[in-house]
Amino acid sequence: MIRVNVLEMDIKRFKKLITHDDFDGIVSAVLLTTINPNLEIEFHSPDEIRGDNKNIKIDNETIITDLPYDDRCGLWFDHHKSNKGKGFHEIAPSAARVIYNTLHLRYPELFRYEDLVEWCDKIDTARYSKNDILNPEGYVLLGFTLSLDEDEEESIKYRLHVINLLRKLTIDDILNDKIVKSKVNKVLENLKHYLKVVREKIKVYENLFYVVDMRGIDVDAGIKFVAHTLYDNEKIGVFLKSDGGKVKFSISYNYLYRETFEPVDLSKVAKYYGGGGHPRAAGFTIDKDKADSALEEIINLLKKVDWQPR
Ligand SMILES: [Mn+2]
Repeated sequence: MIRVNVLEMDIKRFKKLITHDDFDGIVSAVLLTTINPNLEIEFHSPDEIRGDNKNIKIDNETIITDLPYDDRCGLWFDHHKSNKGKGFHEIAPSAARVIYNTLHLRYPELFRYEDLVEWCDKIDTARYSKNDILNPEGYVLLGFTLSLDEDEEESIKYRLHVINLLRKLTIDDILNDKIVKSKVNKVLENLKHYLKVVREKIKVYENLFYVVDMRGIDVDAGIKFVAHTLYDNEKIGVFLKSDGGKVKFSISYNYLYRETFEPVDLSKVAKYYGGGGHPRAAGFTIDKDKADSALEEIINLLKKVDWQPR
């Protein structure tokens, strides 16, 4: 890895920020736009950067955060084990943490986000308690509003709105914002609904893992946490969801499985299918007609995992 000299680095020279559309991507944007308010923000998923991305405009004046590396960019911050590139890459709980650690001495205006970055670490690594899921509040609740499935235009508008709020207001005031409030209500409605859906759609491989096949059903990422909460003896959850002509797989350790022993690195499993992520949470997108065989392979792999720590 080639290290850029932090003291010579000028965040203000950049024009564009490409960031992940999750909470970590948004907090990353809060930090960088506090230093450089003129950054134009663009949201992408890891798959969009990893795949054929020639139509995404990236150049030397572009910063990429919390996403795979693209060698056209001028600066890169990331914390995903499966991603490699030139820039600031650490195995940290969040990309926002990497940005904060790298830049807060050069740009002391970041100090006021210490708390926010702490919460971002917790949210990006899903260090939730059962109560965080079933009775979410504060930053955790705000984080869940970003998992709502919405059309692209609405989703971008909302994310830019949240970035603005996080730069100016306390979390209590943010949750009282009219737009945020309406999203919060939706999150809480979904939660009730998912408690039912999960029980209908889950296949449990006792004490090992479970599969929640949501192909053809309209749900958002919140369903994963509900499933983990209800099936806390199982260590890994596999989730399938339709995504246009494709199927999105997410595989994650149950956030209630707190052992440091990880017999299977899920980022490697995802990478095998063209995706990526973290050892404890990863994902990939695959053609519809290949999903069944991928699922079967993953089930067979997970059945063979040796859960005895050595
Ligand atoms: Mn992240």
